[in-house]
Amino acid sequence: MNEEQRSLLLKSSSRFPPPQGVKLTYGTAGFRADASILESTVYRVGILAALRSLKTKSVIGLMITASHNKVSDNGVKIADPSGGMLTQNWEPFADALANASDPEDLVRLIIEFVKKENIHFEGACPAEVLLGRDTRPSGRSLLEAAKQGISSIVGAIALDMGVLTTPQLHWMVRARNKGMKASEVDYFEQLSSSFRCLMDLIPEGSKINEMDDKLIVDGANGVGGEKLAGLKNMLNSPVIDVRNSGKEGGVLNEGVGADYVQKEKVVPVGFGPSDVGLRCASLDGDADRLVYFLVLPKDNKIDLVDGDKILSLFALFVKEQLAILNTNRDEKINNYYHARLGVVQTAYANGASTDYLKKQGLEVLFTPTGVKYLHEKAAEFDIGIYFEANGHGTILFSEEFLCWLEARDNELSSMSKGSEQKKAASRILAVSKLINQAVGDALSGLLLVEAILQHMGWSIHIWNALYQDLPSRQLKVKVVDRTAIVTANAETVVVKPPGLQEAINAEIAKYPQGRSFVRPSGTEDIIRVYAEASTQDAADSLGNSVARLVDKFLGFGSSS
Ligand code: 16G
Ligand code: MG
Repeated sequence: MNEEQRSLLLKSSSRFPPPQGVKLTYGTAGFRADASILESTVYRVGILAALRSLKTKSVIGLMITASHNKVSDNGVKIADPSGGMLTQNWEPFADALANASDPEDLVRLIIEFVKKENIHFEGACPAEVLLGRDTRPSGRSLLEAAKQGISSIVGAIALDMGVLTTPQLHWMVRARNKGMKASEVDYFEQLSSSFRCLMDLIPEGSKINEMDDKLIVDGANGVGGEKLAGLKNMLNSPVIDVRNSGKEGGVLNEGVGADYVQKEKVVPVGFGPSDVGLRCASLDGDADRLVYFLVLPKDNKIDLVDGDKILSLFALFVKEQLAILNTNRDEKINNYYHARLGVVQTAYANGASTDYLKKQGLEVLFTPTGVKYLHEKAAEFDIGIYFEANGHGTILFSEEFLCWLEARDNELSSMSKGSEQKKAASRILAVSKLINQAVGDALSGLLLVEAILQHMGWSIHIWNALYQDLPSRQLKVKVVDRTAIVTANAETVVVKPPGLQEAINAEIAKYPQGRSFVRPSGTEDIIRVYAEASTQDAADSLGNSVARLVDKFLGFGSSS
């Protein structure tokens, strides 16, 4: 590192002293904390993003958001060149940078890391970082801090893309690195045109009735509602009524949003008895999660149509289209490609959904909680569909398959225009453009759900009835040290402390269709307990027993 670079870093970092007595970690979704203590962290992540850009010789993204958390929180995370999450290898460096005690310490860490990673400051290709933020009031000043971090690496360029959903920023990073147009207008253009393409290919006679054409969306008083309001103007249908768009004075994520709806299983603010039976959906604060729901007639309760059901709908549709595409196959000529289709879930997926998917003949795999794990696994397939029950998920297509599909689509256009096979090829291609392959995206996911429901001629009721969720219960337990729990097999088995899994097994054995697991949260200082069983009472009782076991092994009473 030359003297100019060193003094630039020392000077700028002295303006961003780290908060005292706080240890920050780059968790499942980047750094997250009360916004008032985050300036130094965001500044340092700016440096990290610029270094990552130098290392990969690609455009990197930096997003300022705390998703579904309260409005006074904020956070920061990095999008890698593919548009996916920051590579896990760099997370320890992110932690070290964020917690460096003073400018000298920070510069020392950077020198060491740059050497280890063989990063060249004076390379021909300057660093470039795209910046985005959600609607949180603290976002503006934190974005300034990020810019300062980026510009403390000589020659690095920061491009402020403005207020965006998290998936929009990831999409832009991916598009830029593929040499494609990557503005917000391009994003809307791609979503709306591929959606229209799917709508044009809807089979005759599967139109659903007018009442079912209306969709009501809870925007969580965040950025998603605002963006959806713009996007819907580019579509002829369905009729979308956006509520909690943030313009009506509601507070971000307060009694609204996908996380609230999914966890509490009650209607969000702004919904009520007049919406009973209508198709409703909810986005989270940065619009990377999507759930649907039906308002029930009593007590503000809802019937939740969660990420597992969205996954099932997508998987059914893709499987059906692949089957059509592969009819009359002749393996000797180039009209057949054995596309491997796989679905990826976590232990939170309702057992009924996994059963259903397997019965459809689908290959189902499990990973630990957190988008980065699911995404990585899904990328092993030609078509990998992943979803967390909380509504985060997407579909990934391999380059090889898409390349074949485009060629096949062209071939079919000239040979058998209007054939079912040609339509299936065009539909799958349209899905690959509509769905955000960088990361789960509530807006593109919503349009795909809408297109598939229209295609099938299904109301939300029919979709919801694909299978019936097993009753479940989620609980939190405060413990002395949550890292004392170590899990294996995609978090389904506790390996430490010894004896806990055996005790949990003994409880599970008491309940028909019982299943339960525990894991340390990646975002809160607690242990999460999940239980499911054949009745709600049984699920509650199993959950409570397992929570008591966790408390017995690790709770505050356990150490005395
Ligand atoms: C984060 C993750 C989400 C996961 C959740 C689990 C991303 C972008 N988000 O929100 O995938 O479900 O954490 O939280 O990876 P928990 O560890 O507190 O249960
Ligand atoms: Mg989110």
